[in-house]
Amino acid sequence: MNIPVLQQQVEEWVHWLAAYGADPAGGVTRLLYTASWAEAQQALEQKMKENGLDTYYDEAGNLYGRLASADAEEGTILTGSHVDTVKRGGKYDGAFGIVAGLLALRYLKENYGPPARNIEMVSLCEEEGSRFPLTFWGSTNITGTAPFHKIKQIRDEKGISFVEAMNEAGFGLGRYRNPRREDIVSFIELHIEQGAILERESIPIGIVEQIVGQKRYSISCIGEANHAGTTPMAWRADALRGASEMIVAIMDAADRVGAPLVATAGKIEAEPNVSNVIPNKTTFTLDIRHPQGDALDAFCEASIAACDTIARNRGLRLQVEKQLDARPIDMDAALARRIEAICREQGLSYKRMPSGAGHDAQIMAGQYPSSLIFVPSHRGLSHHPAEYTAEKDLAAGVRVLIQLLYELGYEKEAK
Ligand code: HGY
Ligand code: MN
Ligand code: MN
Repeated sequence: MNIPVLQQQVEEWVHWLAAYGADPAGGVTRLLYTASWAEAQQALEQKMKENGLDTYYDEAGNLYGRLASADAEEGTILTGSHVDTVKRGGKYDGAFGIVAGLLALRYLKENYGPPARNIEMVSLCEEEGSRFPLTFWGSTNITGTAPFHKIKQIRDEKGISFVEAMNEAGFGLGRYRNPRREDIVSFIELHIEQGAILERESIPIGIVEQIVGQKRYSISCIGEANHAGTTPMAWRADALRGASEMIVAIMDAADRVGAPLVATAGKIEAEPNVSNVIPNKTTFTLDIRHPQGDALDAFCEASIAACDTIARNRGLRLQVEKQLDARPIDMDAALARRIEAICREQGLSYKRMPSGAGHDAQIMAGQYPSSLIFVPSHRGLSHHPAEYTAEKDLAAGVRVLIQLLYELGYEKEAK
């Protein structure tokens, strides 16, 4: 394998894909079912075809590239990641796993011909939850665990409904395959670490053993609008003050509990959001993560109880909507051992580690043996325009993916 060529190619293709949704303010914004999302999928489909793969969409908008087995085997080995991004995100989050999958399948086809078992790559339609209050839409459609009941009610910030956006993009209209997959024998996701451990320890490959549990809430405080100048402090039902108190209380509690728990209030909206009116409604999001399910649940319960007490003390109504409850989950031990052996054979140092970030692999792991392989993130930066991974590290990840797919898809007895 010509490593310098591979290095140059993976960097080139990551930049090529980043052009779809390039944000004038910097970074990449490619939100589910938007024009930039559709253009990226169409461009990926074209590239998959140019590189000898059969392509198809499913009803959710997941895009597949297939390397069919020589003897119509049933099972399919699947690799890939998500094509959507956060707002003004980086070039590599999700996109690298898609580009790596395409490079790997092309290399395998060119060097070994049809595999013994089907190998597919997938550009998953959505993982981040950046446009609609719903995450992992691509992978939960594949596993049949998607919150189908929710999509009729949810809207984006412009008031566009999920179903409207999905239909507008051509999906959910019965034109494509049913997204549910029962034929997947293993799922492999190659992804940037989005943390600083691998770079700090100068290790090129992370073998994820477990992905933390993650709960997301949308919390609204409802008070009463009134005049900022004539309303005495004691007479106010100030929704923004209440929300601020709740956020500080939860963050202080997270400091007391300490690592590995993390808590983030990433988004806040106040109404009517003008300087001389006491806010009558404030909505904020809460993202809580922990590797142990019971610790995660206990912290969330205590947080909601604290919000309830503050709301009562301030004469506010509280609305709590749970948007995500992803349980902590282990990656497949046999696949991890196989990746370990590949790293040793290729002379690549590696580190077994947890993932603090959520990934499609955690949804897939609920149904199929799954693995998540990390490459270093420069300064641990991610969900940020300056997100970066060195070419040599990208190529090392692709080399490991190629060998893993070769062993699973070509070797007579996938050990
Ligand atoms: O939020 C996450 O952990 C992932 O990047 N969606
Ligand atoms: Mn992300
Ligand atoms: Mn990601």
